[in-house]
Amino acid sequence: AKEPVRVLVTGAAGQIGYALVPMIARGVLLGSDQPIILHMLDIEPAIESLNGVKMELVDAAFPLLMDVVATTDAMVACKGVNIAVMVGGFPRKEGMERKDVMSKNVSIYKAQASALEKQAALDCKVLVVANPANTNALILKEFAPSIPEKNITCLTRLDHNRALGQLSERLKIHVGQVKNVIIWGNHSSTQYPDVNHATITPTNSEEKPVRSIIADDNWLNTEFITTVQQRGAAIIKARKLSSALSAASAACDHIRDWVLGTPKGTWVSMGVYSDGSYGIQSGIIYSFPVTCDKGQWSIVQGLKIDNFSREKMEATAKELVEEKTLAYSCLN
Ligand code: NAX
Repeated sequence: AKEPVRVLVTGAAGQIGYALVPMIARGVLLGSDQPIILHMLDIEPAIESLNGVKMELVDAAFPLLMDVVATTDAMVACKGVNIAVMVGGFPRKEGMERKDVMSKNVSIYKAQASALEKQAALDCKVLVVANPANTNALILKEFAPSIPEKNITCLTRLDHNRALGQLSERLKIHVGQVKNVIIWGNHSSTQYPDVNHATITPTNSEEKPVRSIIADDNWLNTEFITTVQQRGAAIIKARKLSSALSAASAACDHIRDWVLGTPKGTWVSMGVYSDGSYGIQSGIIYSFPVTCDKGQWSIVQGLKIDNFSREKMEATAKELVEEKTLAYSCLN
């Protein structure tokens, strides 16, 4: 039997946590033959609820779940973890200044970076879900210098999956027949969902560019983009709560593809530390199209970028540079 993998979920008592931990314990994250030890971190006011989640994990009698650690101590939570899914953070409340929210999250991510730095396995892979996801991941990278920078990522897979979902609805085909959309940039409303390289594989036919099938350029260039960008707000309006099951599922997709690899000919979107690809400045965590193999991601190179895309890719990069400046001003 395989050695168990230690998976940390921070903010585990929250709503994404509640959807995510059973997925992990069922093998959605790393496959149905991979035993898991789940580490759950939350803060003092949530401890009762966190213990309740632990009780339910026991009650679910998951065959793959070897042990559960539930704690409010980051040093305990991070001990020996191989994978860290960072969902805990300080939410923006009505009337709060952007700077105040940033400041709270900067201090949380600075502290948790140090805990991971000291306690996590050397090759620990980190996924930041909590917003502002890209900038929280950047802070984590800065304060956990011994974790390789390629191991620190943020979640834009939910946006990626939403884009696939919109195309599948529009074309009335199964979502599995659509691939290779791209989310560029920030996990915020400036993100750029790009369909220029996306393809569909109709039943009994070969792969075709989405742009050759959807004649309505206007829909692709306007409503499609804003629908994906605003989908989070639409979910809040409908559910009176933000996306949770789709976010949890996307987090599992992100880690699974990273560790086990992307299918041949398919790429996914991940927020990663920019190496200057596509002229995006280094020093920010930016969402790119990536393929994964043997536990390593690489940015898909050589895609043709038109002026429409270029402008949008730069606008979202600019927002990330501004967020970085704001985050750094909170450090002092
Ligand atoms: P909840 O408020 O339900 O849960 C957050 C949990 O984090 C709470 O239990 C809270 O006690 C805990 N927490 C707060 N500070 C902590 C700390 N210092 N250490 C450990 N735990 C801490 O929010 P939920 O709906 O679960 O969303 C979690 C985060 O995901 C939010 O920041 C949200 O904005 C972000 N999202 C990111 C998405 C993405 O695609 N990147 C999509 C979904 C989601 O909106």
